[in-house]
Amino acid sequence: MINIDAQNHVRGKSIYLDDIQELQGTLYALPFDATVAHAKIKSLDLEAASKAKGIVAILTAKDIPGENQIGGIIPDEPLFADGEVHFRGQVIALIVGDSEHHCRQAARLIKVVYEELPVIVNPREAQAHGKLIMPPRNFKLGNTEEAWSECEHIIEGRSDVNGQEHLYIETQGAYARPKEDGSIVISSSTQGPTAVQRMVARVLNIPMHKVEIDTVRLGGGFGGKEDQATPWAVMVALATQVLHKPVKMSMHRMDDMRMTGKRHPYSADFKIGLTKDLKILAYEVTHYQNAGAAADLSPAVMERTLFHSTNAYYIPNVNAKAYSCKTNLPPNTAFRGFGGPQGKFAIEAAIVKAAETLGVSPAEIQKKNLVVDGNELSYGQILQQTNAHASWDDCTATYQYEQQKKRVADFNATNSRYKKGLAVQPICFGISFTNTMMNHARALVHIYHDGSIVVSTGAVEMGQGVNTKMLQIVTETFGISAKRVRIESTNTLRVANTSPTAASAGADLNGKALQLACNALLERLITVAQKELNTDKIQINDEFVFANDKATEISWPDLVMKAHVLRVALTENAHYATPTIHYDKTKEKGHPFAYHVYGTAIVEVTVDCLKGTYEFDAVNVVHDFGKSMNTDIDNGQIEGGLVQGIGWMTLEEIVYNDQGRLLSNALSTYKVPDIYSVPKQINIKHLETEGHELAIKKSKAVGEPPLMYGLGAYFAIRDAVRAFNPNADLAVNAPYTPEKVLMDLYKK
Ligand code: MTE
Ligand code: LUZ
Ligand code: MOS
Repeated sequence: MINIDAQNHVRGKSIYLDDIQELQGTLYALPFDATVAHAKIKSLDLEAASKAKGIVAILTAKDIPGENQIGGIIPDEPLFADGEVHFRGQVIALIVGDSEHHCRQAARLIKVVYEELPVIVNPREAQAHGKLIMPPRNFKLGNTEEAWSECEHIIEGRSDVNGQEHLYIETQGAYARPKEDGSIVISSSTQGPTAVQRMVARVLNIPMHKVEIDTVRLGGGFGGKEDQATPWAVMVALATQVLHKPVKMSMHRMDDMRMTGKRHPYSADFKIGLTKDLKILAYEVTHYQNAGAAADLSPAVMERTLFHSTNAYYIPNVNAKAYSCKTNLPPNTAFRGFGGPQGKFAIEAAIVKAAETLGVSPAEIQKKNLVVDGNELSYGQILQQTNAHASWDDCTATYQYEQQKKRVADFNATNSRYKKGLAVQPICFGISFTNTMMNHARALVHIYHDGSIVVSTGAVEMGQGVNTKMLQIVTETFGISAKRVRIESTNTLRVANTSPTAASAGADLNGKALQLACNALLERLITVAQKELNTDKIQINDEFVFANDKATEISWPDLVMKAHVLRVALTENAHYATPTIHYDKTKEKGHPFAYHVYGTAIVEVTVDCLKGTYEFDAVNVVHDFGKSMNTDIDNGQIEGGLVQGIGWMTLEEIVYNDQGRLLSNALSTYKVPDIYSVPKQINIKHLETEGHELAIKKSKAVGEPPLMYGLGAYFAIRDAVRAFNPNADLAVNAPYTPEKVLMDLYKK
C-alpha cells in the first residue's frame, strides 16, 4: 500500500497547522524572549509596546491563572520567565496583535533591564559546580574493579558529541479557538496531544475536559515536538482564555531555532578492558549530558543513554554512570534515538581507540563481542531472538566486505590526495518507552451504516507513515478496500490519556489497540452473517462475505446494514498495554523493552586530503525489520534515519558562544545534508527473520534505530584520516566537519 499522504503531499493539498482556515478575528501571537543567558530581570517595561499599532495584549507570568509551570517530568520550567532568565531564548512575554508584522514591531519597543549572572554552557563545568538536573544514575553488571586485573589491554579515553537541530520542515505552532463555557480547542503541531492538554489545563487552571487538542499531522517532529510543542500551544490557549478570541502562532524558523532545545550534546570518559583474544571484559563510562536550563525530557533521555551504553555488545562487567548537567542553554529534548545514539557513540569510540592502540581493525573487536541469546545486559534484561550476528554476517557476506576492504587498501596504497575509509556499524535498539507506565494505547473505530469506517488512535502522523500502517490493519482485518476507511486526526476527545507518538512505538502500541477494536467488530459482523447464512464458516474477502469458502451476494455494506438493523453495536474502543515489560529503578534492573531491533551497516567514505571534504561512496545495510508490513515506508525510514544520522555525525554543527548565544541560528550557518551529501549508494537488505510477537503484525519498530547507522560515518572518516596521517593522536569529537577533518589530516 502506498503512503496514503503521498498524493496530497506532492500536490500541496495536505493540511498543516498554518494551512488551517482561520476564523474571522483571529489574532497572532509572538513570543518575546531573553537576550541574555542568565540574569535577574530588574525591570520589564511593556508600556510603549502595549500602545503600538495593532497590539491587543501583552501577556506575562502575572496573567497566568493557574501554575506558571510546564515541566513534564520535573516541575522546573516556567512558561514565562518570572524574575529571572536561565537561557537566551527563554520566553518572557507573549505579544498578541492583529498581525505578525505588528507584533514584531511592538517587540522592539519592549525594554528589559537585566542584572547579569555567570553563564555556564559546558556540562562538565556545570557538574563541577554541582549544577545537576537530578542525582546521577549508575547501571552496573558484574564487577569492573575486579575485572581490570584480568584484562590484557586497558584503554582509556574521552569522546564528545554535539547536539543536533531537529529542523522539522514545519516549525512549531498552534492555533487556539474559544468554545462555550470557557472550553478551548487547540490545533497543535505536537507528537503528544495529551501532554499539551495536561499543561494547558495546569496553566489555565481548568479541568482537562475543557481542553480539546487536535492534531492532523506534523511536517516532521523527530522528537522535537514530543515535549517542546507544548509551550506554544499553552501560550495561545492562555491568550484565547484571556481575550476570548482565536489566537494563532506559527513560528519563524530563526525564532524556533533560537528558542527550542535540541539533541543533547554529551561528553564522556571511558575505560575499556580486553582479553588477549579481544573479548571485552570490562567497560566503564561516565556521561556528562548537557541538559540545558530545565529538565524537559533529559532524565528519560539520560536513562536511554545508560540502557544503550554497550550497544550491540556483550560485556560481562559494566559500570555506566551519567550526570544530567544543568547549563544556561535552551532545555535539550527528545531527538530520534533519545540518548541511545550518544550512549552508543561512546562505546564505539572506546572500541575504535582500543583497535588503534592494538593495531587491529575495529571490526574485529566489534564482531567478537556481539550479543547472543541469553546474554544479560547491564540493566538485567536477558536477550532473546538476538539478530546481531545474523545481520553482521549477512551484511559482510552480501556486500562482500572482505573484497571491499582489499579494494580500499589498494586505493589508499596508490592514491595520495584521496583516501578511503571504512566502518562497520552494528546496532541494537530497545523498543518500548523506558518508563513502563507509558506503554499503552487506545483506538476508537466507528463503522457507519453505509459501510464506511472512521478510525481514531493516539498515533500522530509526522511523515513516518503510521496512518498508512493503521489503514492496513483495518483493511486487512475486515477484508475491505482502503477507500472505505478514513484515519482521522489525533484528538483528545476521541482518544484520551495517550502517550506521545515516540520511542518508535507508535505503530506497535496504537496498531495493537486498533487490531483489538477491529477484531471485536469483525466478530460481531461474522455472527450476523453466520445467522443469516446458516453456517459457521464465514469470512470476508475483497468486500464480500464468503460462506464455506464460496463468495455470496452479501457485500460489506449489505452486511453492515444488516447488523445495524439488528441493532448490533458498530463502534468499538479498545485498549492495549504491552505485556512482559517491567523495570525497577531502585535496583536499575528489569526487562524494560518488548524487544530489540538489530542491524548492520557498512559505510565507505572518500576524503579529499587537500581540502578536508568527503563524500560517502556507499552505505550498505542489512536491517532486522522482522516481517515488514510496508516495505516502501520502512525502507524510507531507513534512508531518512541514516541520512539524519550522517548529518549529525558530519556537517551539522550547533555552536553556542560562551555567553549562551546560538551562532548557528539559521540555515546559512547550520548545514544539513542535501542531495549532494547523501551517500552515492544506499543499499537496504531485509534480514530474514520471524519478527516478534509484540511488534505489530511482526513488523518491528523502525523509526529511530536506523539513525544509529550514521555513527559509522564518523568512524569511516576517521579511518580515512588515519590512512593519510597514521600517527597523530586524534580526539573523538563529533561532528567531523570538513574543518576538523582538515586539521586532523595535518595534525602532528
Ligand atoms: N519520520 C518522519 N518522516 N518524520 C518524523 O518526524 N520521527 C522519528 C521517526 N521517523 C519522524 C520519522 C521519530 S523520533 C520517532 S520516535 C518515530 O518516527 C515515531 O513514529 P513511530 O513510533 O510511528 O515509528
Ligand atoms: N520518549 C520517552 C522517548 O518518553 N521515553 C522513551 O523511552 C523514549 N524513547 C525514545 C524516544 N522517545
Ligand atoms: Mo522520537 S525521539 O521518540 O520522538
